[in-house]
Amino acid sequence: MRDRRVIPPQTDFARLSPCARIDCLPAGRALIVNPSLFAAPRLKALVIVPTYNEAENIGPLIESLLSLDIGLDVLVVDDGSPDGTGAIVANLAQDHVQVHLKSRPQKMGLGSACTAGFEFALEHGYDRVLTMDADFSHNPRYVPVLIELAERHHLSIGSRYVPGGAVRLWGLRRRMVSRGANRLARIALDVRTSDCTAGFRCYRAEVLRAIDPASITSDGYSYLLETLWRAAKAGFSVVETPIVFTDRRGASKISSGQITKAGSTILRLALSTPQKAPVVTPTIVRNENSPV
Ligand SMILES: Nc1nc2c(ncn2[C@@H]2O[C@H](COP(=O)(O)OP(=O)(O)O)[C@@H](O)[C@H]2O)c(=O)[nH]1
Ligand SMILES: [Mg+2]
Repeated sequence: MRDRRVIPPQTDFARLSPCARIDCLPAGRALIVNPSLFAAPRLKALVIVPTYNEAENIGPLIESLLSLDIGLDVLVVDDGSPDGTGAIVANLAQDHVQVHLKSRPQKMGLGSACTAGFEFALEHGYDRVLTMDADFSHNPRYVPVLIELAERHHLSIGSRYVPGGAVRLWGLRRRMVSRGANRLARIALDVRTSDCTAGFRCYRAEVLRAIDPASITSDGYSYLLETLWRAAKAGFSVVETPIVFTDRRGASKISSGQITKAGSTILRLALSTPQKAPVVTPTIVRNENSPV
């Protein structure tokens, strides 16, 4: 069991990092927190949500993220959604200082939206940077788990394909394609991650600085594969925690052609030379004990 200690009720909460606060017991009692988090200065965490036509989802998603009450900021990168997603976020940003909107004029893809979000995160000094879909496939309740895991690993991933993880409401064909692509990626790219195309992640800022996302030109699932591949090959530690993934609310905003492109991306990466390892020793750890 993880090392924990009891913190007295008079604790100065401002000193607790967001991750430490999720371990707190209710109201004024003795509190149990992870001591290393308690000692750390408060970390800044940003959740990046790329959106295209997510008007029905984005308001409830932002409310759910803020109601976690763990000190998160949220950045929505919206590509001029015709359904008014951007306007909804702009209104929420007026009421909540934690909410930010980056509006781009037209649909430019999931990958470049993530890159724009990463640039914002690094410019504004965030320590932990999460990405998630707007569509509730990625349940906000896993966000604190991903942040906490990023205390001990450089990149944490909400995974459908580790024990305890699951996919709900996908047809057989989509399950098989996704499973197959991930098996292929794992073998061809020589990474030990089971869910290489998962978009529900928490990166430590140093990972983003090292992998240079702006130089990634691929989009969609290929972008997710390439960011993971660059991080793993650079020697950063990657951890997966099981999530139950539920098929999205509303239609997918990623074209089906992206699945085929992911295949050619795997081939390209398998044949290319990764960046030199920076400072860290590779440790790839699977976390099978996190709550689902
Ligand atoms: N900004 C931006 N977001 C996008 C684009 N394409 C998809 N998204 C968003 O990226 C996330 C993942 O797309 P989604 O449709 O859920 O893909 P799926 O989960 O693979 O079906 C969602 O929040 C989408 O709204 C895009 O071109 N630009
Ligand atoms: Mg989705």
